[in-house]
Amino acid sequence: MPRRLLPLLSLAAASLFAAAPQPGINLDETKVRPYTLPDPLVLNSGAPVPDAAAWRTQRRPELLELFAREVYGRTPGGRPAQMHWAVTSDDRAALGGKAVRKEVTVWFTEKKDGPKMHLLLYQPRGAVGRHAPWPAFLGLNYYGNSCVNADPGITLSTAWMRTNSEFKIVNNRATAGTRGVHAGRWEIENVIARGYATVTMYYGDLCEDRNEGLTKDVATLFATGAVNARTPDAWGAIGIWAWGLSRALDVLLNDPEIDGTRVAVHGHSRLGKAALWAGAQDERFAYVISNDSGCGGAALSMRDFGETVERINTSFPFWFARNFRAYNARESALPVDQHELLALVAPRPVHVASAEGDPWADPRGEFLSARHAGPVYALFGQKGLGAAEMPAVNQPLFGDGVAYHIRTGEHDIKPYDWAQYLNFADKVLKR
Ligand code: GTR
Repeated sequence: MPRRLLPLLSLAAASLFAAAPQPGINLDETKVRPYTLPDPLVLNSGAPVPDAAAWRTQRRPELLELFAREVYGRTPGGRPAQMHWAVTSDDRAALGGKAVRKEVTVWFTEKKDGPKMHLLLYQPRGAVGRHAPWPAFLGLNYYGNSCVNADPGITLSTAWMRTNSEFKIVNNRATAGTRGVHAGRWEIENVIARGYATVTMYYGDLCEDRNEGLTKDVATLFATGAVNARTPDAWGAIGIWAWGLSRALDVLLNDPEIDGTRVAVHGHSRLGKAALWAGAQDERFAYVISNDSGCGGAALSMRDFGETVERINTSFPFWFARNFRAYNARESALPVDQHELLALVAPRPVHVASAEGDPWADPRGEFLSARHAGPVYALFGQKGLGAAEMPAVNQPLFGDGVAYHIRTGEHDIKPYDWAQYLNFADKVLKR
């Protein structure tokens, strides 16, 4: 297949990270093998993409098709005709009077005992010289809505979750001790004080994070099959989580207190992969944020550093399409790489964040991906990241359409990350 290729040399910088060796996993920058990224601006036919119109009508659909077929699996449908929702609680003086807290249950079929998800929304109450309808951050959470804040008014999830003594998940269920365990990852008071709403739901409402998830909950709406019995291009958990983010946006677009045209979708790690896939497919998301999403997220797959395609497909056989397994130890055969996923967000802003102590997610590969999305932003008259070199730690790079930062510390969402997302949001979502 003739196509123009972008040669990239491996960077001979000394390894940034010291980590215990693992078979098949490279964590030494000096050992990264040379690789050649596919050019987002060349059609499958080999013809160049001359302008934004050709990108939109030809190349963007081609790339969406390739990511669906070869990586994440196909999204089998949009909003179900019978989907409906109801506000189940509404506290106008939550968080010490600073916020409005709403809970909304969304049923995907007419049946109340069928697949459903529970949204938690906080929006500012008065304050900050901004006003409703509020721009919003939307993201999935790991341990049920009550993990995002100690607010006792949040309904405790009754859904299955992986038992975890640190977070007081007992017998696969959240407990009172789970309240607020991830408050530091959500910074709700800070987000509200900055004039944004924040919206979340438990990812396990959509698809449990295990093989069985593919035959329960949302998966039953489309009957796409069990982990190893799916058609090779059927979706996996990441596709289902991304679908759920779009369904939450459907609801927000109908909430008069939220500005559905200014919703940022964000996620950390596996949920960052889901946020990117949601933002790539659904152009209604106004700003797309990847926090330490790594392999299958923002990091380049062809750059062999950190987690590999083989490793992720082995550890999590239900996350991606079965077709993705064909690229185990064959990343160079992929018809796409993750810079093209970021490019699918263009011309909407995309923000990629890494952590210095997170070599598994390949911070440099995440940076390079953000950088190489640039030519697509250029088609829309935007400069992209505007820097060829990776910025220093804690020196955020806010480009034109593309932002990147790497902070000190480990694989996590820290107040520093939120500070960058809010600052960039102030630029790109402000009215
Ligand atoms: C790891 C996985 C990563 C990332 C991470 C997470 O085990 O290898 O790709 O998704 O989990 O979600 O925290």
